[in-house]
Amino acid sequence: DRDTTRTARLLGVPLDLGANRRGVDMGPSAIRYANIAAELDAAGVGCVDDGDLEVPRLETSSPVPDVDDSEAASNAKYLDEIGGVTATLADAVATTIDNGATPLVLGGDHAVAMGSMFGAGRHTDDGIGVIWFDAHGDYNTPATSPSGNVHGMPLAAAHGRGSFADLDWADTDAVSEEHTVLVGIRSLDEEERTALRESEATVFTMREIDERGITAVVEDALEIATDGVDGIHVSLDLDWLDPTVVPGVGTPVRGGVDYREAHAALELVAERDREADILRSMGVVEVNPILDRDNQTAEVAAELAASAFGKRIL
Ligand code: B3U
Ligand code: MN
Ligand code: MN
Repeated sequence: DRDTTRTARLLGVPLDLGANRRGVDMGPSAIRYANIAAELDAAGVGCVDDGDLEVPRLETSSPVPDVDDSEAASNAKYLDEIGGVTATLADAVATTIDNGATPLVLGGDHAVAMGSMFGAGRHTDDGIGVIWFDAHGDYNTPATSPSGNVHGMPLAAAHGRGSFADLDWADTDAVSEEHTVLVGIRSLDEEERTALRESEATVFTMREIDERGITAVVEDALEIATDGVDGIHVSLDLDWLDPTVVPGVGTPVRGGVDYREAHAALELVAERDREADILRSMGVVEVNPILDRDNQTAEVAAELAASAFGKRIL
């Protein structure tokens, strides 16, 4: 019963260069196999599948940049390759939005969110807001990251932190820092924590969810993220949920939201979208079929995307 003019366009980005475990490159296939098209149909939106973006394979890539362009010398692994994917994805996402549809990007590791956000923020006056559902802050920079994995950095990149400010593919105007809200956070590295505290972003940790409940927290998140910008990007890292619900993620952290809290949250996104047309794009990332059991995590990913696009029980 949603506005029938909305079309979701699926775009798979089988990137695993940003993660520490192999297997997230199979995420897009697993989510499609979990019937995301039928789920979106049940949400009352049209669904077009644009297939997968071509992405460099780990076997034929080099974790360190060429010596001559290593000015941004860092321990951020595969940053050159990931930058290339980011630029291509940003173009695809921007074009999809220009054509009046809503991109639903299937990861892939969370580094793909850079391309989604840069694309979604293009051609906006004030940039976009972001709601980041994740166990992690993803606020490291190449200089602070203890792992060197770029999937722990995309939000810092969007805010132009550290050496990201110097990279030509990093669009630091796409996302408004003060309209960035992280929800469900429970694992931060030391320097990442300091950077987040000093940022203009709002962080709702699991503690706030425990104290106030998921609906109150997400209502606030929507209020902050949407107020005065041209819509939002919703980024759903499956490790946001408790590992008992989603075994197929590379960096599980105990104490996440449960199945029903997750649906309640994304249903609130849809509700706000029905009222005010806020959803510019969405990403579903970090599904790792190798670590999953019976494609459970991919199924949850498909269902949650449908909730965000307006699927209702009654
Ligand atoms: N903060 C750690 C761990 C991590 C972040 N995101 C994921 N894992 N998926 C890091 O490597 O930056
Ligand atoms: Mn993440
Ligand atoms: Mn995470």
